[in-house]
Amino acid sequence: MVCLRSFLTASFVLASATAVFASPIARQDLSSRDAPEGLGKRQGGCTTRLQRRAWQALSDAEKRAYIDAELCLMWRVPQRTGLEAAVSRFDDLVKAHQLQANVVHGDGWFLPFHRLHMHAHERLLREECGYTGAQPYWDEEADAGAFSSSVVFDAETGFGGNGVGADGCIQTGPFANYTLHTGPSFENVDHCISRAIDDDASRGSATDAVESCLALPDFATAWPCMEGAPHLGGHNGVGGEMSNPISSPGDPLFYLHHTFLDRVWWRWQQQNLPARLSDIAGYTTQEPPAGGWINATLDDELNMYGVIPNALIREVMDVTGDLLCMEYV
Ligand SMILES: *[C@@H]1O[C@H](CO)[C@@H](O)[C@H](O)[C@H]1NC(C)=O
Ligand SMILES: *[C@@H]1O[C@H](CO)[C@@H](O)[C@H](O)[C@H]1NC(C)=O
Ligand SMILES: [Cu+2]
Repeated sequence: MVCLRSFLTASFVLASATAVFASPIARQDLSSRDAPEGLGKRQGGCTTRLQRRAWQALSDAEKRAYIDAELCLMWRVPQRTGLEAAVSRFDDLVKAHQLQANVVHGDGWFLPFHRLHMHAHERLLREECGYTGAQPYWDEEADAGAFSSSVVFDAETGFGGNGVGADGCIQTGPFANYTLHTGPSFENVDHCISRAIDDDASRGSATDAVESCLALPDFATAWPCMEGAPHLGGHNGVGGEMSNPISSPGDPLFYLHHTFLDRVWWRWQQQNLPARLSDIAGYTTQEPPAGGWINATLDDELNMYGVIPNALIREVMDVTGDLLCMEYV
């Protein structure tokens, strides 16, 4: 077990520059297309929006249904991507994040990619594991500064408790003793789900931090704010696998956390619709490419590595649109 402590710093967004990762499809390939209609488009349009609610507001039966579907992705559905080291369908989702961690953090693709990644998770739960609900979010504002007493860590109705011992493996709850085949970091080594809850670090998810991001006037200033305190609060407040910027989707809490963050983005967008349905900014990479920086655009393609179809950024800008078809309640 490698020591992940070094990831618990504010450098979360700076994934190892030496790591090998696959590049997403180049923007140039897209510019030759006529008016992209949408890659991820699904039949039928959006008729009934999925209602994404806070984990804390779910009934025990609803929590059970979600956890059971997650266990199904982990244990019952084999991988379908053929990606190296992926065994379960759950691994597929981890791989789609791990393989491009240096591309989808620290730039304009951060929020759009993670919005699509949350959708992919929600979709697999529903389409492959019989889940009938929506992806819940963790209301981290309610638990900021006191993650250790959050109901999300309940061993009976939640995700199990803190890590124990030198390797920090979780030992209670439905995911105790689960073996991850991908990660930690860019490696593919069998290991447990680890946690190291840090109440101080969890203050990053507090309401004052969220509201300071919500107050910003444009996406160019809002996305780095959101990737900062609210994003880091959830990752480093849980610690262990969650504090690893590359393989953090190995802890199922990742999906509740990034759905919380996605809701922050949507709350920001809702303050000025429709202008913010097309407000995108930031670069497409963390480091300047040989030809110079490239600005992110609505026509950029988000790579899902075959887990679900790729989608354009424009397809994830509106959570109530045909692709995502959901709302936060
Ligand atoms: C996890 O493994 C340990 C050691 O084998 C065992 O004592 C414990 O009961 C297991 N926990 C669960 C929830 O399966
Ligand atoms: C990239 O975006 C910045 C900020 O909006 C702008 O000043 C710059 O001209 C853009 N660069 C290109 C190549 O479009
Ligand atoms: Cu991420």
